Amino acid sequence: MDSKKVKELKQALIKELQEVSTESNLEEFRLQHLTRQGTIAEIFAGLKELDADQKRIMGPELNALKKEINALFEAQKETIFQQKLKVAQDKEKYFDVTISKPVGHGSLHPYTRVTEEIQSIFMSMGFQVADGPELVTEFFNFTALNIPDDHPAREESDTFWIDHNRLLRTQTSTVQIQTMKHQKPPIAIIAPGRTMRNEATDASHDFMFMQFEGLYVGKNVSVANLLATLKSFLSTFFGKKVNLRVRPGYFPFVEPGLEIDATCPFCTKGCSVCKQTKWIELMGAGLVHPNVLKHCDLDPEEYSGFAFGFGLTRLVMLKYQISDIRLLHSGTIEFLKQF
Ligand code: FA5
Repeated sequence: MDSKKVKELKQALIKELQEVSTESNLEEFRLQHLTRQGTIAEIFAGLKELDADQKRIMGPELNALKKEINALFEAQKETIFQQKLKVAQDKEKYFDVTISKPVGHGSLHPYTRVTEEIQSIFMSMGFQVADGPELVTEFFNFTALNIPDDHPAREESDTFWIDHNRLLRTQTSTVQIQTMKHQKPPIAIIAPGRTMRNEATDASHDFMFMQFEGLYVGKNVSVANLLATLKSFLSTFFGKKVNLRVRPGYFPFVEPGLEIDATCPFCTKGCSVCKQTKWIELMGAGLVHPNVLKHCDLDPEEYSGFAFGFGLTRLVMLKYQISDIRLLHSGTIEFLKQF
């Protein structure tokens, strides 16, 4: 053994170590060179065959070799570990679009589908979509809508009161007021939204359901304008020509007040949906009451308007032939999977 041989060995080990790229290659290197039976231990064993002078020279050289190779080994180990870590992190970070694995996917709730459809039909007629809070004061839900102080709808048995003045809106007609208070005519809005009533539930009644309000305010607005708008909307919505039937109805915020029925979109001779009558009851409507206009600081001599409100929930049930209203809020996957 001499310095030249040690130098050659060192260079060979460094070269080999630099080529190591996996954990298993690294382990092979360790077993082959760094253990008690490894190359470095073997060369140390050769020391005892040297005389004292040579030992004094070669001892420190071998120690330096051992130290350097161990240090390089540790450095290479760390590099390989960091590379492995990065690959794992990248795998988590990036979504592999080439993997074709069947995954479950959601769908739009029937409420969302019908709401979007209705909105798009009305928007094509020049209406804007308006929104309003679900927690309102007595003024917006009752007083401004011309509902008398002693009206039964104000009772606790019909309404969820939060305190003496605030309640969960019982109808989307509140948005009429919120809109007219902030916007001057001409106004053409629709307002889909959640409404709450303190009611016992059954297959067709829930304590929370969706309504859909419509309001048009301008000059010389008539019942003919209302009916033409609704006929056009319903025919597009049901995909076939629909005729309307008008009956008198009472809602304190419209005058005249009307109940509007449409020819059954599912039959011509009578079916289970229309209960063999060929008509379906759809909504309340009418011309905006002068008192409501006054509450919103609009002059009834100058402006007039029509309003309508229907159960969006009912429309969804009709469209998808849903037999029990409670399914809509049940969150049942089997039910939702159908849409
Ligand atoms: C109203 O709420 C009026 N705001 C509608 C209106 C607007 C009239 C503008 C005139 C002008 P009504 O209380 O009838 O009206 O409710 C309207 C619709 O909501 C009903 O036809 C029904 O489809 C639906 N509805 C009422 N109560 C429930 C309930 N508990 N569960 C499900 N749907 C309901």
